[in-house]
Amino acid sequence: MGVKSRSPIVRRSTIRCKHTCLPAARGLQSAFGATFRPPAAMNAPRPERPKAQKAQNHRTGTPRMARKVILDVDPGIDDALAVVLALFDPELDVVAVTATGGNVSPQQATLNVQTIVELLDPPRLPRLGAATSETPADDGRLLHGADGLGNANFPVAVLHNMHPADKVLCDEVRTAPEEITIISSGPLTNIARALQRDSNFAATVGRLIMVGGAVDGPGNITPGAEFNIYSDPLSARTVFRSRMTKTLLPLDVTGQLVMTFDWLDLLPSESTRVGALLRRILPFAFRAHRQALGLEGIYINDALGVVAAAHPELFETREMAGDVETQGELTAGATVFDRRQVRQWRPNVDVAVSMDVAAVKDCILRTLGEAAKAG
Ligand SMILES: [Ca+2]
Repeated sequence: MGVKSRSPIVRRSTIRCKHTCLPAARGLQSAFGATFRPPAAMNAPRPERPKAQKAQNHRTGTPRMARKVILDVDPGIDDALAVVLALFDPELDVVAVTATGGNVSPQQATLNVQTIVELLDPPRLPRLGAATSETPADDGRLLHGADGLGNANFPVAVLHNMHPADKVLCDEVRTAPEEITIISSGPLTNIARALQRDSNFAATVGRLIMVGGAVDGPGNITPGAEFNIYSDPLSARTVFRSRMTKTLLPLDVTGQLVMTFDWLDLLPSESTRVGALLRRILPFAFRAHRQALGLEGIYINDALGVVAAAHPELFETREMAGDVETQGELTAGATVFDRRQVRQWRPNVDVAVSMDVAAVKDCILRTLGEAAKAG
């Protein structure tokens, strides 16, 4: 039986989507934005950030504050797409991008974060955080290439003064309590470390959006587990059990959107920085998905975490009680939800159960168009 018919707690559609430019947006109301507060920053030197980045309300034309976000990523081709979208979506103000091991080693992930941000050269540079965790048990090089970015082997000068990711997370959240949304699109190692580093972290994060896990469908790295959770199940359990306000974007939902070959014609041209990056790395992903999965297209799960932060109305969520299996011989890294008739676990996570696929695609392409305007 599907999730929808079992839980009494469903946030139903009651509002019109504010993005009237999205023909398919039907106004799904979401729990993502429930605790978002209007925003009000890097330890390492970076250009001065304007007091408030303003986004435009598409319906009223009224300027409003952009939402502060931190991306915690393990690039990864779809992580790279996520960073692109976040840096150029006017709804978001990216205060930091932190690296974690996962698809690639911590060292490579750190290099990739730096590479992506340098190649894109956004108007305001986010603070960067280095991955310090050990290499996970598995990796995603089959789908992402030996360097995580489609074997593009972009040249980059290694920075030696980057702070550890968990320190950057704690610093930024302390600077803007309850205002920052963290988008995690890799193993949850850094988030668990931040919880251990600062006892106030859980209470001061605005919301954590986790791309990972599965509710009703199969895993993608083992029959029962999704890659991000499987890579560091102990950290995932720590995060699930924390009091942090959080949302899970599981495979059940992210798997609904496949980037097909025709998207390539819609990407910004190679003469733009974003076009040059994406057109260099995406073809590898298309080849790898076809060879490894028999799929004529690619999953862009991580990018959806950014869309969920910027446009929560495009997702429907349900409050659930979830945990992570850490020891199962066949099920380590599986996400487990208490859906018994009489639930005994306390609800602790808002889980995405559906999204407006067409509107999400439209959002992604529109944001890529915005990125292309930056040259
Ligand atoms: Ca990822």
